[in-house]
Amino acid sequence: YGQRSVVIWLTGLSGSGKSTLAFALEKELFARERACYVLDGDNIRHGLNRDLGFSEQDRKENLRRIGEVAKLFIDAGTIVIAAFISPHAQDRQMVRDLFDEGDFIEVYIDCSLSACEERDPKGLYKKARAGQIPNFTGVSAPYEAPQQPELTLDTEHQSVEQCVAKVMAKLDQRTL
Ligand code: GGZ
Repeated sequence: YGQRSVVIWLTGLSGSGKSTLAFALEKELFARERACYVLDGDNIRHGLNRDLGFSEQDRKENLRRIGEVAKLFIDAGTIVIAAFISPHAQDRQMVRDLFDEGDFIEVYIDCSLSACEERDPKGLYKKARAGQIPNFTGVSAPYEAPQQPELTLDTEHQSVEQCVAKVMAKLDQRTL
């Protein structure tokens, strides 16, 4: 994938498969001997951004800081795979603007709300429906699907392997 680094930005609902895909991608990139790093809620929201919640303002600040961290990784030559709901188009644009054209690949993890809710791996949708989690994306807070993502992955109907292959094909298209 050349010497140039890249941000692979996964956006989608909770339970849509962002983390699963992020780690499958990491595995594939490691196999190809490319240094990469996954940024996700587990390593960001529990540390750097532990002071932030899920209001619109906090989500914006969450993503702004993540963008800056991603920039540092890119400077260091590491591919970044970022897996955040990032529900607002404007906030995603703000992050995109931090990078050179072509160095930011927005990937829409497309999975219907009903499928995410059926999976509900952490029982969060159930809690949100019961009113126990305010501002829950898809239930009581909006999700704005990307209008022109570089890539859309239908995780409801395609396997993880198929989705990984699509991202790798996209990276292969990049000029050095
Ligand atoms: C959405 C929430 C909320 C609310 C806690 N809304 O499926 P998860 O659990 O593991 O991933 C979700 C994660 C979302 O954090 P992000 O940093 O990706 O969000 S954003 O980009 O909008 O800033 C979910 C959990 O945190 N979670 N409360 N109210 N998701």
